[in-house]
Amino acid sequence: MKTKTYAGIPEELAKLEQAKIVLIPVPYDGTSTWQKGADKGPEAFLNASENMELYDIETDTEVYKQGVYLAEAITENSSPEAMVDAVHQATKKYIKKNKFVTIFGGEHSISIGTIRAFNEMFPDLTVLQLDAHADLRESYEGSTCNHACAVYEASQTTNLIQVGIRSMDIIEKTVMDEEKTYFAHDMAVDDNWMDSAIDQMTDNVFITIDLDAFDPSILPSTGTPEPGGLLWYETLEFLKQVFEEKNVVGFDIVELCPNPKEKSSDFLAAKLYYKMLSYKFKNEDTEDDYDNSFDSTYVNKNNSLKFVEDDDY
Ligand SMILES: [Mn+2]
Repeated sequence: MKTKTYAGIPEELAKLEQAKIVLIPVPYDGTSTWQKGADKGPEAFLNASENMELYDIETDTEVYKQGVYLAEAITENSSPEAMVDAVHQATKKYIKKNKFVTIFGGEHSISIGTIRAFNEMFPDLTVLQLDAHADLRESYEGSTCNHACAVYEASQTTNLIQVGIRSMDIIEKTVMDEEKTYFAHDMAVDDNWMDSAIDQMTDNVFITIDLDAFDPSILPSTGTPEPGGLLWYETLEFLKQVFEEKNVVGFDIVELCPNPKEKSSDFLAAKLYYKMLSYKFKNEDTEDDYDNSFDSTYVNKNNSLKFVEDDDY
């Protein structure tokens, strides 16, 4: 990857020790079924980020001054399971270093690893998923680590809230909690969906954004575009409210499938990432230490038996 620091920020703001924010790129595209190319997502996102202005008008902040450490990209791709495990371990490692951890994919299966890490480190976790697809299959094409299964585990082990859904298989209805699902066709005619979704969240929230949640008119460069998606300002309004009212513990953004002839999707992803950081840190002084409030004594008992523990870090 060509980029040395995130968004070309000065090196003293990009050192792990000082940085409050960690960004882990995961250029993985092992199981996608239709258009390939999500493995190129992190590089396109980083290139667009370098060409973005770093003052955020809305919050009147320059969040990059909190420090952003660009971690080594996770390139494990010997199997979907090995990739998920590598993502899980790296995410956990940086949470334990008391950082605000963010991950850029790659296809959505990487989130199995990110969610597993956050769920182990933070009690009563809500997973807020913005996505066109339900991604609730228990396994797909012989693997439980397929992108079609991205939030199956989350549906069993966390408080999962799904927003923007407009495509699914009928079998996923057996897993889906429709009370906590915000279908795009309902959102289009319901002014209350944001408040209702936020009311269902616990305090600790991890956000996973599949970029196909957005309408293809503003984000065409994704593996499986679906009409009828979220628009820019409504999404920001919702996210801003979540950041204000909840303790957002981290987030990932996935499924950018860049097209060299269409750069606006890359820029949307870059700007979305930066907006989310701006909302998270808008009241934090750059001099203050960050406390991601993970509880080192906390062991998620629901998960501890199911997943392989690795506390080498
Ligand atoms: Mn998805």
